[in-house]
Amino acid sequence: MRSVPLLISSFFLLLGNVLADTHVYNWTTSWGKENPDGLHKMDVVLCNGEYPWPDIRVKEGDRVIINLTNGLPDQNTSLHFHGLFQENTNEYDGVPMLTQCDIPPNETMVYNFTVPDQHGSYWYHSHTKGQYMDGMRGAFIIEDKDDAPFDYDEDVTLTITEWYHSMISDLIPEFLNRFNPTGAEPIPQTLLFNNTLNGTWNVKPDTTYLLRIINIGGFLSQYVWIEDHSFTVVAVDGVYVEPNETDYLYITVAQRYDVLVHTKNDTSKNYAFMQKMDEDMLDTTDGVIHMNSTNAVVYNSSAPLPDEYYSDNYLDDFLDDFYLVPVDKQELYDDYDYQIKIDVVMDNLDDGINYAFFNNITYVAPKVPALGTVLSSGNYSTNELVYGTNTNSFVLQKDEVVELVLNNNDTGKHPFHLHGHVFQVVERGPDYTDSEDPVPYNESAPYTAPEYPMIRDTIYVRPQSYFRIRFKADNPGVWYFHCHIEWHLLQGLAIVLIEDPEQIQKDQSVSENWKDICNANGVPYDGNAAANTNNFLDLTNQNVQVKNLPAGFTARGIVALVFSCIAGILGCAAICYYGMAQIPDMEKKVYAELSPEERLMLDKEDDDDIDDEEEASSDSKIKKEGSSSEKDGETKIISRS
Ligand code: CU1
Ligand code: CU1
Ligand code: CU1
Ligand code: CU1
Repeated sequence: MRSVPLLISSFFLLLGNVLADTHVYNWTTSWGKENPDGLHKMDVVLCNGEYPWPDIRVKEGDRVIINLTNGLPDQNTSLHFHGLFQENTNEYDGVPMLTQCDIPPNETMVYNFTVPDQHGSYWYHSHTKGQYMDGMRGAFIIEDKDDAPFDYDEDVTLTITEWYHSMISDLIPEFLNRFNPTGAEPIPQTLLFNNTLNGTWNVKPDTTYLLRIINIGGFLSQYVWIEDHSFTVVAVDGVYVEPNETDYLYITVAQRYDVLVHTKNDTSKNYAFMQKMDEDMLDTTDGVIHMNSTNAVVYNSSAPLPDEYYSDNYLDDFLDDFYLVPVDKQELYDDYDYQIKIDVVMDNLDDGINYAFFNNITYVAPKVPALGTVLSSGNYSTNELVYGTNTNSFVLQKDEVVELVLNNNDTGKHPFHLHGHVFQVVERGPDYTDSEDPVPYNESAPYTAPEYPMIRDTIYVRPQSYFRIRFKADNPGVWYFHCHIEWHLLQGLAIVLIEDPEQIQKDQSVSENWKDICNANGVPYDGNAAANTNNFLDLTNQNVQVKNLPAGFTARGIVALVFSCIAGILGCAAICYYGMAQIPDMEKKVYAELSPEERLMLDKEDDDDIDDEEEASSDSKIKKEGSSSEKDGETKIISRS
């Protein structure tokens, strides 16, 4: 007989399933001309012929089904749901060559998953080659099934991003190019505010708004602030935090800040809502049209729109997210079971292109999606080797606490994102821009970690500095960890975490449609990283990075140098040889070729010159005599000194 508690829990489970909704989206991508900032019309990625892409809004526990058809004739596509854990649905995490194959033109991939216990502000975007910066992205809001730990009247979503006046597919070949050896990122032109320049936000007086600010950009962090209003931060990256009031926010790409904004009682005036690019991330400001962008909080549509509300205080006064405390007060994992140390370096390879490296490896996609390797490799799935030596893959054990130490040897800031998890931020070093050398994490330096560390899914590291994050490996799957600056991801700044592969094999599989996508793309989904299904430890013909730039002279260089030297010596010898040739012989030779009349004339001239010769200087004598023979020349010249 079933126990009463079991019956009650079954009832609530059933009730939950009945109350959960299923949301079906049929989306087709295409190219179309749009002019988001009103300054430049260009091709962007449309959703069902429209722009911008729609926001998704679901409740915790709902099912989401997206039938994504790739209508782009010239590009593959994919869809990632940023921040969603995809528990037991790793196949829908949307990362080409890790959790799926790229969707080729005219193919439809079905993404089908539930959002069991997550709530807050997320977003979705293509994970194919910077494509989302061409517009393929939107907000993904999950309403809490319980009451939020704060009160508000209205819920508003605000996306912000930098905007380029060029298609990303045109910028990539210029960026990854030996004529851009420093890896200078393309410069964006403007900033968008809900997909428009100089946007407006119509508000009611004396109202508390829950404003979900999502940086859906691919490059620049932004400072945001509102004239005469403050923000109360209540959640970051879907994690509720204790309320924290600030005037200035600093939001990297992919981060989300849920803030409360209480409007004024007075409707006589409208206020500036400012966005500013983090100028430090730009190699040059040439090409930027709007570094600052002024939007409007509109209380009164007949009152004038606000002037720019410039400030410099954002540089010092923005909220440091490190000190936020999650509402659920999860204690710091007091130690780790497995530590991964990764060092960021940007450098050139033999093709002259600037790449990004973690521990001297720039990520190169495997020939088989890593999830396919997990599912086809049997007992070898726990052996890191099968995922390839150029994918930077790390196998994690079930439920171990992982500490990831990241040292940034680069002079730029980088926002790093982990798929499939949120993580505790144990430590983040200060800005070491002014230090001659990067300052790595020092395990023996005294340090007191926060008792309740901040938790999120995207965190920036400061220039030449470091951070440490911890999470529990309790979500079996193949998870990407990478810089969310799309330019840097294209340069290879990523590692792969293969979390509890044996459990993936037990609990997860891939759909027939998933396999069809690989087949349509001509990509194998069984085998190791080299697509070898016979011997999983044989990686012959796996994809690897370009050769290193030689440390000194190459063999070719040395041969070229030797031949240059020989040519130089021969050249000098030739000059010496001809320079010291016996001129009298030449004279005789010339004399022999003269006609009898010419000889007569010459003999006569010589007779006339005899007197002059007798008066000639010793120098000219030496010259003449010296010319008589090579040996004499040497002797005579020596005798001069
Ligand atoms: Cu993500
Ligand atoms: Cu993302
Ligand atoms: Cu980066
Ligand atoms: Cu990602």
